[in-house]
Amino acid sequence: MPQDAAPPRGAPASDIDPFTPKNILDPYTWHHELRELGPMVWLSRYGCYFAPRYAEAYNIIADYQTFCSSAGVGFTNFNKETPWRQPSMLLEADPPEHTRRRAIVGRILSAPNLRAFRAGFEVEANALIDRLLEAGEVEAMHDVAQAFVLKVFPDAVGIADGDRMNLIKYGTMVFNAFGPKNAIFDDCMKDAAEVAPWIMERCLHKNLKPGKLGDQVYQAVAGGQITEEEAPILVRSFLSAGVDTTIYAVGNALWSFATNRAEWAKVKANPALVKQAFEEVLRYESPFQTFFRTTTRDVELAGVTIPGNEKVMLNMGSANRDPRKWERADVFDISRDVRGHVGLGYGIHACIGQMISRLENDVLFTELARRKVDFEMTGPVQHIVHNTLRGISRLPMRFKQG
Ligand code: OVM
Repeated sequence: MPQDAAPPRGAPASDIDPFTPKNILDPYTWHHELRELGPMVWLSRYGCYFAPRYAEAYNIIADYQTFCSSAGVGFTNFNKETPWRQPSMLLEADPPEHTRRRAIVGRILSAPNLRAFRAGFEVEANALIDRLLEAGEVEAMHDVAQAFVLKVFPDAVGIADGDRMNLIKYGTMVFNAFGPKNAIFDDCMKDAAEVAPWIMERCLHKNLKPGKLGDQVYQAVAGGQITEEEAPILVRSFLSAGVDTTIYAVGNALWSFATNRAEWAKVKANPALVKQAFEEVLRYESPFQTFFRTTTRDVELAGVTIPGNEKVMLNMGSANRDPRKWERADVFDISRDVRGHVGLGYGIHACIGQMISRLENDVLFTELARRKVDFEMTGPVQHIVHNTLRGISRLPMRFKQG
């Protein structure tokens, strides 16, 4: 650490590279180091600022006028470089355009509008649990998290069966593209020419099942609330943001419980705890870790002056384990007061799909708990090497009737 050199632009500098495979696989060590270094850190390898602590991350997210999203929420600054795909009309947009679209999509993804899906999700969860108990040993990412989410979520959007692995391939591109253009990015982009057009085809009205969530976006076009051009790109947001995130959340939940057996015992004894336990999973192993904002003007934050049109990096995993905010931050404790975690963001860009993601998790884990199912690791866990998401690639487990 070049502490003797003058800290660039008033912030302490670090040459830590958050995007090496080693640091991706063990994020919590460098999160800790950078939180201790200061409230705003200059990442010298990338030439951008990082706010590793909870308080600054919270303030940055709250101030969407100064820290905007329309220049992209990845490392790429859309003011300087062309994005790899047409920007999202929700995620990569600012008010006022964002506000109008968000209101429409928010209504479609609201809890009351999703209630009708619960019974169907329960049928799928129970069929899956039957299979798991019969199989005994499984690879839980493929056989539980993917199996469940790739069934219920695309069904809810109204996507036809078949080739659904393309949804995961696409999500992998979208989320890795928020990071620097490294080998991880290059590797997953190999599929782009094939998968990106497949996704756009699935977003067309004629390919969406009537009455489901995707079709409801087109109903809003008929109602004059959004334009014909916006509709497929808004449906694309469902497919970009809703698959990998929820799959990794389910995986992170299974792993957190399997390695903290007393916490699963509490849930099994009282399935009503599933909801708050899921919030603790989002804090403890936040699936969406790293993202960026772009300054719209010179701004002072925590004594550091950041010029306009600069990228500021945030990490929800780091904010969610900041000991300044959380007692025993590195402990998975479903009984804690987890309010204020930023695993789903916060403010005008807070996860718009959180109600359906919660519903998926709630149904799956409530059925597991209600049926007194136990699960344990049967081999070592393997995490994904990913620029943005914290998730698991291999989760060998045994399921049994508890
Ligand atoms: C989108 C989108 C894509 C990825 C993530 C996300 C977390 C949104 O296309 O709108 O939100």
